[in-house]
Amino acid sequence: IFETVPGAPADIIFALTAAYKADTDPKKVNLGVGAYRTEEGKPWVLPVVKKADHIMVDDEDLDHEYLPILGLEGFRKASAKLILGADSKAIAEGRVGAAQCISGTGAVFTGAQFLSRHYPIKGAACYISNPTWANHRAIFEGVGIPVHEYPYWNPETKGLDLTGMLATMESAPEGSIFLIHPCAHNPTGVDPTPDQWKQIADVMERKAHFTFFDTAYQGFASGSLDKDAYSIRYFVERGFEMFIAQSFSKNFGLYSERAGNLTVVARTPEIKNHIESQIAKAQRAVISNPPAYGSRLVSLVLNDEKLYKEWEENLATMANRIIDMRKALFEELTKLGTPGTWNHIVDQIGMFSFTGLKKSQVQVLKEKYHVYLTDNGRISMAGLNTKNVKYFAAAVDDVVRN
Ligand code: PLP
Ligand code: TYF
Repeated sequence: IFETVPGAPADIIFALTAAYKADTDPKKVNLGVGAYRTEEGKPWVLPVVKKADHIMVDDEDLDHEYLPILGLEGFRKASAKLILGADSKAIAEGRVGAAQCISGTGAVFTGAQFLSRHYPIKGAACYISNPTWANHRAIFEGVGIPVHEYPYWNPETKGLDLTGMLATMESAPEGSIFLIHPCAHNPTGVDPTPDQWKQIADVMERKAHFTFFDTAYQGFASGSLDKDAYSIRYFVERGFEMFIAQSFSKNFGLYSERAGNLTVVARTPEIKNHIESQIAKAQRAVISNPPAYGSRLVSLVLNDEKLYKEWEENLATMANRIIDMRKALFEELTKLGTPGTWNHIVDQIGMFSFTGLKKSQVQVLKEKYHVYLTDNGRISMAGLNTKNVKYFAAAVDDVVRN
């Protein structure tokens, strides 16, 4: 029956991990996937996660019953509070809803699926940044929402193309959907400043566009959970309605546990209730109800003062190691006198740096040096450590000169 089904291309980043694993060279470096690594190049189970694990194992009251369709209440509430702030007026006004989803990906999907069915402007398109996480286009197109791009990266300044971004927001049909990274932009590591957020919010408001934030790195950009939520809280304060997809993959190191949340900021409590009920109806037909382990763990930590503090310390460990690697890479390239400017490596924030390396240079890095990164020149900073940063800098120096 299926003779005519063509093969689909592999996910570029997952394919990169497979190629790295198959490489037998001892010097190999994986700067592909956005997953935290320790100084030893190993995945890190956060100490607070281990502690929470033990608490859950010893908890005689935990069972394996189904969670409610919208997930664990303590998790949903704590997730919304984490991103909007404990003192959020919108939460106090009862107009913030939440749905536990299959991690950040599932939260983007759930929001996109809802918009495809209930967004009042028929045919409205979703604008995604150029470049962005590849799944954004796939998810929105998958639910039948047309996708367009807005400029984001300026290759000349190796920074934000604010002019291009604002111009597209200005010229897009009124009431378009904009998918926005609130912090630690993937893949560029470039975020707007508070003044630039104001300019962005001004146009979004004037054009009545809908804001869909996707946050997968809260705590990773600056090391501060509050600072990394700045743009979202600013938009909420200005009265925007919005969706916020939250992932706990990176900031809890819970990648495979698929803990995520869709926070909904609606105009009134009644609208919030209607949105939640439609999401519940849709979620039931896709996953019936979400998995419990990751959300229980996150909920335990977010709702316990001592564990929360310990989590913040663990987050700072990860954020600071990444910041240290930025400095180390910058210093090595400066020492080598590598042609070009490299200050963007230390200026960019979060898990990734957009190096500006060309596809042909990336190819040489892979073939000659066994260094794995995506063709667009993105590197996952967590893949660097004090043992391989010199090697990587020398490799970059070589490909830039030749
Ligand atoms: N959104 C962005 C921008 C990401 O970089 C990621 C990747 O981790 C995700 C969403 C989703 O992550 P996950 O589904 O693993 O939580
Ligand atoms: O960009 C990254 O590396 C992470 C991990 O289909 C990821 O966001 C990559 C690809 C993908 C899902 C997650």
